Amino acid sequence: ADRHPQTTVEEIYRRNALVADVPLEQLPKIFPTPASYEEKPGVLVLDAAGTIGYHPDFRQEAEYLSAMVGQLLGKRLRLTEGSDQGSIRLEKAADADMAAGAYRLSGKPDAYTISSANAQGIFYGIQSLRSMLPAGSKNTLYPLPPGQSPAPPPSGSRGPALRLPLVEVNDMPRFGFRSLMLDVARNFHPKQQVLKVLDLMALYKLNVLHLHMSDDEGWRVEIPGLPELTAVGGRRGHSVDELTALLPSYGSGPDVNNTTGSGFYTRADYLEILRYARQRHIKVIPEVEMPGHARAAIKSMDARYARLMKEGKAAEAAEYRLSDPEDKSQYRSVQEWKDNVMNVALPSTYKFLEKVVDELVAMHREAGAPLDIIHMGGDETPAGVWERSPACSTLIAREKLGGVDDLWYYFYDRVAKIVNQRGLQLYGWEEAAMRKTRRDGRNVMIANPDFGNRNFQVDVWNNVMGEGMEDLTYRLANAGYKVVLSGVSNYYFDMAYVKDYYEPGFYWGGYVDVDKPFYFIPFDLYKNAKEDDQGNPLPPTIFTGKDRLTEYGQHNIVGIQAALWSETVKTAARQEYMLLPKLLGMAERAWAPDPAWAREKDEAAAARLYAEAWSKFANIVGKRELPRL
Ligand code: TNX
Repeated sequence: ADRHPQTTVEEIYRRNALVADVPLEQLPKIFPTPASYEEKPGVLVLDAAGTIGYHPDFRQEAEYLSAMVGQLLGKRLRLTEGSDQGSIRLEKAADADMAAGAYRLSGKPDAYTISSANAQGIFYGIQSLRSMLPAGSKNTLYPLPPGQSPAPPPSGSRGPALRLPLVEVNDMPRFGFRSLMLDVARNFHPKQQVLKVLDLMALYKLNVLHLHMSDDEGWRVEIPGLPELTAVGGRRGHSVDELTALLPSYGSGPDVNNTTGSGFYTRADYLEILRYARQRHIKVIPEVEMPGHARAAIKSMDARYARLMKEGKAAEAAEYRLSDPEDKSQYRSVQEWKDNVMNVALPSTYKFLEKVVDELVAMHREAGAPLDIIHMGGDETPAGVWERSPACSTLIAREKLGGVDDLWYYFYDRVAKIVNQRGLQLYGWEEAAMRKTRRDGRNVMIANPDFGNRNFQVDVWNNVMGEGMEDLTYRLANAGYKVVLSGVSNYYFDMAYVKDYYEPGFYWGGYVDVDKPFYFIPFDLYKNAKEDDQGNPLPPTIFTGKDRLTEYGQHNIVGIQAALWSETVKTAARQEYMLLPKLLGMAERAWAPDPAWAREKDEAAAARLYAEAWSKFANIVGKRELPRL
């Protein structure tokens, strides 16, 4: 239905009313903005007779390029080993110190050379070439707007040909960690859709897919040896009415007509996702959500327990249990669940975690994409948990812990050991890195000083709720945590675009439109924070805060992550609607150098650059109509 006419990219340009001032020809033809860019007169004409010369280290990239260009020309380009010949040359840079992902791109009328010390760099050089291909070509994922046809082939060429503008580019990523978090737990999104998203990520030079594969509503990956996880946890355990009642206060809430939501990746599916991602230099980081947001896992392991008890196998039944019937604790999670937190005093809880981590490690190894980091959840564990659990009381006494609060640190200490023993880096939500303490007679949350030195990486999401949270990023980074910027206000893509009754999405963290991801400036934020008349920091579209970021802290900010939670995202069309074009602003901030306006606090320059950025978006996405829902 045509209810919300603003939901076309074209309308958004018009709304910003700036775009028309900047002629497209004057903008870099590469997105995200390269570190340096120069355009020269002339073109390279590439037709099916073209060849790709490659350094042997870059064979995989050469094949990828050949297939990609082949889609446009109707024939794969021939590969020749050695980078001193060919219409496109993939060259090994002599400069071995070149940063991961850095590359040079140099266009001449007879050959294009991509040069890098590493395969990632070559891959990104190829993506830059890709962004110069004409809008509407098949491989850009975006069809031409209706009524427009592709440019005719140049005269003299045989069959279809591509005209590549000649540019000189010297480029490298701003951040090493450029991530999209995809929630496939709340509502399942099938393998084919994940592969499509991986292609999109490659185009924008993102290099991490953080897969949120388990939550209260579902467990989405087959774990050999624990069939209940997917047989029970992969299906919706409750009706849509029940769900609607459970989420009374969040945004537009669940789509009551939804019939999807069930599903999981088989082992083979997961391996395919990993291989597909690896070819695109994207690291998949699986998340095992814990100890809260774990209802699907808990119910699955209860089912396993019941089955084995019936079969008379009591010892085996107790093996991987996550809940304890003796635990009479009362709590309600943010999403109103009363039974979604693992019991941290059960030895079987740790056995379960070890088993799951081991199986994930094995699958990643088999796919040729070995894990070196794993996400172990940690967000939103409700108050009241473990308070009336005899097992927890015994544990507190035995370990001489101060009380229930200390169970949190005990838990993540053990989780860290499980992960570190397997040679993996621990990664989690910010809460996993925080500690409650008393200050001036009040409870405040501080960066837990015990974990900061353990190479523990955290997603910092909360820059909107609670007193003193604005500068959490800085405090965690200053305390030694590796910090990924994932603030709700700018990077939670499940927030609705605008406040409109028909716009899908949550709004508990405000509205995330196309501006917010683009305008977020990673740091130096304190200096740039805007203030009201009284000198109070204004609510953040960028982080404000009280603690300054130290130089050491700045070094610990490793990247940016956009998060697409899926309570309200039930179809592929909706997923793409929430992702695009928000993802472009995020990709620009994650890859491109900080824009001058961020340093100079120059509003006019900001507006100009912003307009330019939008023109670039137009260049790449075309005037694609966003799906209407
Ligand atoms: C908060 S912030 C969550 C998710 C929800 C999301 C919805 C955080 C780490 N957890 O469980 O899906 O809000 O916007």
